[in-house]
Amino acid sequence: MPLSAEEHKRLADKAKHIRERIVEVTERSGGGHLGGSLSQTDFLVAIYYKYAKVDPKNPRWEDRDRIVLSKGHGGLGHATILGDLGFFPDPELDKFNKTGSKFGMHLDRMKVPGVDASTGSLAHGFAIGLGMAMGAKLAGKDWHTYIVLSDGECQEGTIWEGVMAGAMFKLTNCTCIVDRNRMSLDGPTEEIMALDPLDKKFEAFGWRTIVIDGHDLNQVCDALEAARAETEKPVMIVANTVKGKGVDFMEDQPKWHYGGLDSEMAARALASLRGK
Ligand SMILES: Cc1ncc(C[n+]2csc(CCOP(=O)(O)OP(=O)(O)O)c2C)c(N)n1
Repeated sequence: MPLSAEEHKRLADKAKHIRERIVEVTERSGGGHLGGSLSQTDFLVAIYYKYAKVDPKNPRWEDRDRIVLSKGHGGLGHATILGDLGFFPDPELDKFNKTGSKFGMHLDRMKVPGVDASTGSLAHGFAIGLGMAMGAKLAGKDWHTYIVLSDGECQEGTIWEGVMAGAMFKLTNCTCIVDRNRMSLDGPTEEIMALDPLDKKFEAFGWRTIVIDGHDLNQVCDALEAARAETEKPVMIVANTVKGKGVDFMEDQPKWHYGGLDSEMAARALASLRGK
């Protein structure tokens, strides 16, 4: 069902704000994983601001939903959301990746409130998240686990071990999303280690897949709700996205996987996000 106009605006405004903050924090920190932080923003905003059962005042609340950013280099975008939600004072983000601050480029669960798993070594977060889902089942708990993967990450063998385990143990209490921006660190995924047809691969391993436009909030929310309602198979949402989404000179450009912004470039990026 389409979102109401107000709900759509609430989430879209939030996603815009998060993207602007990603640019500001990058300018101050000297560098960041811009491309993948911008591509993951819309569905991460939908998860955090509409669905997830989390409490910024009690980050380790036992019955919270777990959210694992397996593509740990998206930590810049993840921290920006956690700061906005009040898991820590938002101005602390100005020290992102600075010596002595709680933020490294990949977020540490022992230092940053709201982070459920320390990730960065690609594919391991997926296994950690599946373990959390399995733990909930064994303990009879009804919290849900969300796991965000990148497509480059799906080139790791560990992912496919997890996919087999997810199907075998019928982990329907987790929702997985792959940020299918088709770009890896230094070029298109299909030129590095082809993944297509990615949805069919997950299906062949026993998962239900839902393919969406990962920037269309209606499709994102429909898919998240369908995944929660699924009782037979684990669900992988393949979210087609654009690396660097929203900043015209970064979109689809692998060189913006990681980069720094001087004040002039940051101003251009903000102008692009604001449609100027
Ligand atoms: C096990 C492992 N191998 C290599 C890397 C280095 N690395 C960091 S990001 C990345 C790929 C980036 O592309 P993708 O995963 O698709 O991320 P996105 O486009 O969503 O930013 C790689 C290979 C890593 N972090 N972990």
